[in-house]
Amino acid sequence: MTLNRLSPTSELPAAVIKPKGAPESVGIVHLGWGAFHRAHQALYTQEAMAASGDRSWGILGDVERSPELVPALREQGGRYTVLEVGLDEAGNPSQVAKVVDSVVDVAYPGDETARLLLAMAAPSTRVITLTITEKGYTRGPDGHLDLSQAQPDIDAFRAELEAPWLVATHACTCPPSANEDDTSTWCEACAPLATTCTCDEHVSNDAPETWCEACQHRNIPAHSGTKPLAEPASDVPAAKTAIGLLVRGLLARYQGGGAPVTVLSCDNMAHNGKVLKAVIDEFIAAVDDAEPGVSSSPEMTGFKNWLATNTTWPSSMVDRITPRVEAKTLDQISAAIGARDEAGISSEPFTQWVIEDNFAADRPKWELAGAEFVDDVAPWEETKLRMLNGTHSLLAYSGRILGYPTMAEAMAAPEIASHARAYMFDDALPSITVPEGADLPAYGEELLHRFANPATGHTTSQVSTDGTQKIPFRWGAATQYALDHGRVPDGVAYGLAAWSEFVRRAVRDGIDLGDPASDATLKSVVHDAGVDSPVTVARALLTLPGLLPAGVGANPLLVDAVLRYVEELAATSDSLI
Ligand code: CS2
Repeated sequence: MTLNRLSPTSELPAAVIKPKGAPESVGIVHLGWGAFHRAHQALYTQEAMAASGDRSWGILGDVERSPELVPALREQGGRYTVLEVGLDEAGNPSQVAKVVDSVVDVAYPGDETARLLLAMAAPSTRVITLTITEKGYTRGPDGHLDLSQAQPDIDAFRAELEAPWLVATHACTCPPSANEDDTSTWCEACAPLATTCTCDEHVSNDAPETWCEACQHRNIPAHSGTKPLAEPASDVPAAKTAIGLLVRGLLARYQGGGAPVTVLSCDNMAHNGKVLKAVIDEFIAAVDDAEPGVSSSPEMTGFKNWLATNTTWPSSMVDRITPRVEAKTLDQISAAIGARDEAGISSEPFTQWVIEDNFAADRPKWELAGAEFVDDVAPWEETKLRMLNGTHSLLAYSGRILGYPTMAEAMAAPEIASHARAYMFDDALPSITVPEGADLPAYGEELLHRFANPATGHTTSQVSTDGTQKIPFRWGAATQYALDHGRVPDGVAYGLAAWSEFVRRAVRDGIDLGDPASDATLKSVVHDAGVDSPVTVARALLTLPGLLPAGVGANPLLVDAVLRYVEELAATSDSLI
C-alpha cells in the first residue's frame, strides 16, 4: 500500500502524540538543522509554545549538510516525527511517536543565504541557536579560527560592512536599548509608525502590495517586527561556513536596526558559548586588523560596540542519543503514523537541556518543557562531556576494531565494558566539579544503562566520526587530572589505543576515517609511521597538535599504558568494521 506523505492535514492514529498548534512567526533561527535539533530543541520549543501560549517562537532552520531535507520538510508543511525508542520495564521494545510542528521552514545557504541573513536580522527573531558540531566551529588544531576555510565569508563580510544591503529605510535613531514592545522607548521616526498598521487578515508578508500604507512606508512586513528593513539584494554570496553565516547575520541585524539577540550554542564542547564567541571575535579581527596600524572604520566600531552591548552568548549542555536516520527508521515511522515521513528521526526516550540563564532579550519558556536554567553550566557540561561522550568514544573505537557495529553490542561485550567502566568511574568521575545536587555514581550507572538500549540501533561508526574534534573535549581534562594526581588514566589509555588502531587500520584499508577536518593529517601521520606498525603509529598520533593538553601525549606513563593496549588490541584482531 502506498502511504500519503505526512502533512498538516494528516489524520494521525490515536497513539501518536499530535502537534500542538503551528507557530505564528519565526522567533528562532537555528544553524545546523540536523538530526539532533529535530529530536531535541525543536521538541522543547513545541512544548514551550504550547505550555506558555506564546506562539512567536517558530524555528527557521539552516540546513548545513543535507540540502535534500529542505524539499522533504517543505512538502510536509514543516511537520515531521520523532520516534522515541526504548525498552519497557519488562525489557520489551517500546516506542512513542511525536509529530512536531515548531519548525516553520528550513533553508540551505547554498541557495538561500540572503533569506537566512534577513531572518537573523529580523527583530522578531530573538534567539539564534546552533548545533553545527565541533568541526562547524571552523577551528584549526591550535583552537583558533581556520582563516583559509573562513576566507570566502570574511570577504563577503567585508563587502557587506562597506556596502550594507540591509538598512533602515527611514531615519531610525532608536537606541540599542529600545524595546520592541514598548513604543515609549522608540526614536521619533519610529514612534508614529507603531500604531498605524492597518493590515487586514489577508496580508501576505511576501507580497508588499498587500501591506497597509504604514507598513509599506516602513518597508517591513506586518507582524514581523517593528524596525524598518530593506529588501536584501538577491546576489548576496552564499555563506560557506556556519560561523560566516552567523557573523554576517549579526552584521545585517546591526545594520537593520540592531535589536538585541541571544546566540546560544548547543554543541558538545566545554564552554561552548565562550568557544563560539571567541571564534566570532577572531573572524571580526581578521577583517578589522587587515591593515595594521589603521584604526577600525566607524562601521566596524559601531558593529563591535553593538555586539558587546546587545548580544549574549550563553553556554548550554544538551543530551539525547539520536541515531543517524536509516531507511528502516523511516519505515518504522511510517508504520507508527500511517503516513510517509521523509524528515522523521528516532531517538532514545531520555532528554536533557541545561542552559546558562543569560539572555539578551526574550526567550521561549523552555523550562515549561523541562529545560533547566542555571547561573553556571560548566559543571553540567563537564560531567556530560567526560562521562557520557568520553565513554561513548571509547565504546565506538573499541567496537569498530573488535567487530561490534552497534553501541549496545559494544556495551554488552565484557572485554570492552570493563574498560568503559574503568574510564567512567576511575578517570572521568574524579576529574569533575560535581554539579549541585548531582549523584555522579548514580548518573554513571544510568548512562551505562542508556548505552545498552538496543532499540536505538545507535552505531559505533556514527560515534567514531570526527575523533580529532571530539577527543580534546572528552578525554583531555580527565587525562590531565589523573596525571597531575600521580595516576595513569587506564581507561583513557585503552580508549586512545583503540582510536589509534582505528585510525591505522582505516588508513591501511582505505576506509573513510569520517574525520574530514583532519583526514589529510591523519593519513600522512600513519603513512610516515608505517601502516603496519601499530606502536609507531600510536606514538605519533598521541602527539598530534591539539589532541591532548600540552605535554600530555608525550608523558611516558601515559605512552607506556597506551602502547601496551595497542599491542594487546593488535594481537587480538586486525580488522575494522
Ligand atoms: C555521541 C553524541 O556521536 C557522538 O559523538 O557521543 O552525539 C551523543 O550521542 C550525544 O551527545 C548524546 O547527548
